[in-house]
Parts: sequence; structure tokens; C-alpha cells
Amino acid sequence: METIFSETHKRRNARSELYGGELVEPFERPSRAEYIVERVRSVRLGPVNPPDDFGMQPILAVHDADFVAFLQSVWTEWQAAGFKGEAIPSVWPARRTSTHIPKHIDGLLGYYALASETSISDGTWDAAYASAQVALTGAERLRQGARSVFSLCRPPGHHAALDMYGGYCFLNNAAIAAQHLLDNGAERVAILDVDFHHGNGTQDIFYEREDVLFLSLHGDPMDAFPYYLGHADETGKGAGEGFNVNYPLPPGTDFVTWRKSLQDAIEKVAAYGPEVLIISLGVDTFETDPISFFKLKSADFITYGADIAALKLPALFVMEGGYDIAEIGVNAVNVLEGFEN
Ligand code: Q9C
Ligand code: ZN
Repeated sequence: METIFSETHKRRNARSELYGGELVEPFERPSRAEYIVERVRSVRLGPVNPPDDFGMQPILAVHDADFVAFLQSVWTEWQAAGFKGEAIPSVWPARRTSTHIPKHIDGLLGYYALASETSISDGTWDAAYASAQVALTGAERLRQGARSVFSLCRPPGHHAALDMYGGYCFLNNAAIAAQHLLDNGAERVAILDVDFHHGNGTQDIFYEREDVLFLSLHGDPMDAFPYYLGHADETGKGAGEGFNVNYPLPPGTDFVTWRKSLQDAIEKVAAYGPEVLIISLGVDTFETDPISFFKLKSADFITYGADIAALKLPALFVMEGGYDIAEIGVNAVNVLEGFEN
């Protein structure tokens, strides 16, 4: 399996994450991608190639233009406002607020943020842009006939919504890849999100559409980030009714239980009959992940990679989360090897 990877991910290197009332070193840090690409190379999964550049058009086909412009200028504007630290929102339009979008960067930041843990700093946009190109290049490889591709995206994307960033995500890489396929001849794409967290951004982007089936297995939002989306009763809206499927699972969920939901999701994907399957691949389901509460073991990642392969669909694996960094390479590549063998 070919891996698409951009060194530009390193430009996403924030100093701070607001966590438990303290500013800590971000869980989502550059070494994550380095460990994964190292494992890809050491098991000889296949060639590792840089992305092509598809420009802004496929990004703007998914995200709101004003939101994208905000991401491009926020760090410069934040500094120009005289702030000394990284860009962290401290105020939000919560309930019963005006719909006017503020001018001041402090207000604008809260308007476009869905959470405050994701500090923005120099290079954040460059890395987010490169990460989207990594996903697009993977999608393009499938169009050219590849059976499977690994888009080693960093920063991740599945929390990024139409016009919101957060949860370590800025641009929704998987959604951008899906839309690119749909805009170039595909009629139906399925996105299976196996990251520990609910893919609220992907759900948001495709919620009223029938040309994308979105399925997500995740920690129950009653107990886990992103807290305000990801319940089982979110099934889609309008033409999209029935094309959004959530599997919220409780703290302590082990592989036997998790796999039952995966089997159900796999049956729904098969019934939908998509041309392509995109897997939002987060390995924060691992038993020792520092911010999650599922109990998967390293060998389980091989097993479920093989489960997904049984669908016999062209597959684009898009890297999302995973924060037990010592094991992130083994776990992510286990899924890919399980899929291939
Ligand atoms: N107290 C991804 O895995 N904050 N994002 C968690 C826990 C955000 C995870 C707070 C977690 C985001 C791509
Ligand atoms: Zn996650």
C-alpha cells in the first residue's frame, strides 16, 4: 500500500494545549506522524510519496470561504492585535446570541472555534493545507485505480466542520477527499470513522446529503469529547435522512463489543454500495491512550483491518487521532497490514 506523506506537517507545532485548566504540551504533536511513517518504512508497507497540489478549490468545495480565509489570516491578525501567546479563544456565541460576526480577532476566534484546546500559531495553516493535499492525493490515486492508499494526514481533520475548527482539526481531510471523488465521477462514497472521538465535523458537512454515508464508532458524547454531537438519534436530515449512523459506546468498551458495532457498520456500507470507502483512521481506541476510554489491544487493529477488507471496496485510509505515541505507529500500520493480508 502506498503512503502519502508531507513533511510540512511539522509546521503544526503549537506550544500549548489548554487541558484541565493548565497549558500543557499538545497531545497532537509532530512526533505522532514521525512514529507512523517510521513504522510504515520499517515494515515495508510500500512506497512513501509526497502529495500533489490541488490548490484551494477542493477545500472550498467543502468549507465556508470566510472560515477558510479566517484560518489563513488568524495568526497574523492575532499578533497584530498585540497578543503575546498562541491564539486561544476565550469567548463564544453560546445560547441566545446575535448572528453578527465580530470584527475583532478575539471575537472572530471564538466564532469559528468549537473548542479551546486547539491553540493556533505560526505554520498552522501551512500544515493544515498540506494535510488536505495529502488526503486529496490519496483520493486521486484511487481514481487512477489503486485498491488502497494511506493518507498520513497531520493535523487530523474529522472534528473540522463546515465553518468550525477544534479538537486538533482545521480542515476536514476525509470530507475534502470524499467531495473530490464525488466531483470527479463517483456517485456514492461511504466514510467509516473509527477514531475514538465522534467525527462531528464530517457528520456536519454531509448531514443533509445522500451521496455520502457517514458512520462513526466513538466514545458516547455523554462522557467524551466532542460532547455536543454523536448520539444515536442523529440519523441525517432531509435528503440525508438515514445516511448518518452513530455508534456511541460507553467507557471501558473492549474489542468484542466494539467489533459488533463495526460489523453492523460494515453491513450498512455493503448495503449502500459505494464506489469508495474512506476510513477516518484514529487509533485513540487503544487501551493506553491518554485521553480516551476504549480497551483495544494492538492485535485488535490487525483484526479489524481485515474485517474492513472483506468489503472488497477501494479504500482510502485517512489518519486522524491517536495519542499513545510510543505505540501509534504499530497500531495504525496494524490496521493497514490487516487490510492487506
Ligand atoms: N479532556 C482527535 O482525536 N480534547 N481529536 C479532549 C479531554 C480534544 C481529539 C479533552 C480531543 C480531540 C482528532
Ligand atoms: Zn480522536
